[in-house]
Amino acid sequence: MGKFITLEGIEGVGKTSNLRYIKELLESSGHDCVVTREPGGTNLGEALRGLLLSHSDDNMSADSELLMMFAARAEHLSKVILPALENDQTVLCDRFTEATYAYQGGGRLLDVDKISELEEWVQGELRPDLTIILDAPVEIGRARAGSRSEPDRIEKEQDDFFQRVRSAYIELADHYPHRICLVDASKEFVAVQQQIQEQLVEYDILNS
Ligand code: Z5A
Repeated sequence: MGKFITLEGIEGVGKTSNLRYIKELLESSGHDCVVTREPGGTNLGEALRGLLLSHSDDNMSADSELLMMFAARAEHLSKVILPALENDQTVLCDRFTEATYAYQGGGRLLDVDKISELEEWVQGELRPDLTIILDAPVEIGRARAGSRSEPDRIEKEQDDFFQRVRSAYIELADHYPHRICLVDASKEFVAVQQQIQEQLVEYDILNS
């Protein structure tokens, strides 16, 4: 089985930028990488992403949002993630189930037991080998993301929502230190990349 690595954090912390760096790093040490994202990664998943992020249903219920995240994930696992892992490829995924705990659990205040039941149902035993949470204060993430296009349905939530999301991520890292680490993403690019490289070594993804 290949390695399954996910990247997490609030908006604007640098997931997309650092995913490119991780891919280059792993490929230069011989990994065959598949880069993907959630929600998305398949035709159905990308269609669900469009629905989840558009403003056409600003009153979507939190339960509907949760179920759509897992519907997209079920498709993603069966069509992309599991086949790649079984083919000994390294899967680099921009967000996965930890985002559901953080956004739907922390942000929307949904019952965490509902999320773990769905996690069990959709994933069985599968968990990422390593989840890197890029952590930075909400103001920094928002300022970095702010220079881009119009905010999507979730991005337009208020700061207290994103504070809860950030706290939920920090709690996840505290609970599962064997597979989740925090990186201080408030630092400049080079310092963030240095920490990421150290964690990839620490968690035995890269040789030292
Ligand atoms: N969501 C959910 O609710 N539940 C779930 O289960 C899942 C997802 C899976 C889509 O995610 C939404 O789905 C997301 C959570 C929800 N909504 N929100 N918020 P997404 O990952 O596609 O969207 P995003 O979080 O909004 O990603 P993003 O805004 O594209 O952020 P990013 O990828 O982390 O940042 P970036 O594009 O790499 O960097 C942003 C800018 O900052 C860019 O100009 C960089 O050059 C700059 N940057 C990055 N790092 C640095 C440093 N270190 N110094 C200076 N400047 C930097």
